[in-house]
Amino acid sequence: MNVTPKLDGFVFGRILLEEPEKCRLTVLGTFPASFLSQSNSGDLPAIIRIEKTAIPVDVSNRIFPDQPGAFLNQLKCMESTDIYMWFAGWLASTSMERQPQGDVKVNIICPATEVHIRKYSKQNSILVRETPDIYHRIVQPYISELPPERTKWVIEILEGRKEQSKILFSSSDFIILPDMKWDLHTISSLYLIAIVRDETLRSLRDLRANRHISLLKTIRSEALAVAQERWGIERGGLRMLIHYQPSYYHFHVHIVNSNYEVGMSMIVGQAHLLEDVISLLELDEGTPDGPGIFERLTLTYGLGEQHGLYTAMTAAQTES
Ligand code: M7G
Repeated sequence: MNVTPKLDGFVFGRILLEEPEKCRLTVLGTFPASFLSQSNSGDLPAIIRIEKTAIPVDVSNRIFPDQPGAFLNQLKCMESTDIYMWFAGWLASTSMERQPQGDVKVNIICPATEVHIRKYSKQNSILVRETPDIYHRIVQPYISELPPERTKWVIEILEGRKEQSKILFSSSDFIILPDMKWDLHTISSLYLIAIVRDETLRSLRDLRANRHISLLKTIRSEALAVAQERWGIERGGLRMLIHYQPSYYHFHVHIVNSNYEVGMSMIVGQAHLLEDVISLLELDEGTPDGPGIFERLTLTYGLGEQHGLYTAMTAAQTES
């Protein structure tokens, strides 16, 4: 992907989501095809999500600097994969040295798919119950029909084509690297991700005691070792989570500073503590072959009305 250091050519369309409490704004617009060095004509839909990075304590005496008229004075590409790019942005050229993590973080998805536009749009959620039967009839077919492009970014990383300089741990089973949500500087908002190499492991529902307890325990211990070595974070200083439903059905674990609470990422129902998942799997240890605990559980979670499963899942609720 050709990464531009500027947002030249972006045409604003509409605001998808305003989250002032999170210092975040998500807009939809277009870039000309030349943004991706494509020769075909026509505009490409693009989501731009701008969010403020955490304010370091040492700026408290200069929290309101004089700012020039331009909102973003400088942009530095942090990384890019597939259709995703993320930047550190500075409001004034002088702040680049003062605040190496940037005044803001800018995430771009381009070309954005309809699924992305729906994911980032304002929407109401309802709680749904997913019984094992509903999983087999509705969710499993939905997951298996997802286009492989959805997780192309994961493959690019696992195959060594992207973000290689950021890898913190790598083995034949999984890798650990910074999540694109993290600004790479602010330890209080530390956010890493462990991605397993096994593509057949799509979600929490696929975990089995005989195959995955040791994998999950190793992820836990290696994440702690990395966080301790690099940032001096002690045992108990990390919250490790698995999302259900995730956005990307290639199994991964979110590794977050325990003191950092990022709304949707940690909402009850969607976020499952790695510790609890290991403990549940251990209940199955030594039992004869049969459906695993994550095949037997009913899971309850919030589903946004723009989610691809919303219609089928709401209909299934009235049946059960
Ligand atoms: P999820 O639980 O599938 O969905 O987590 P969520 O986005 O609704 O939480 C996927 C995680 O992967 C999120 O924490 C994303 O920030 C992170 N992520 C997504 N992409 C496209 C990338 C990427 O290209 N690089 C890295 N390092 N992280 C990513």
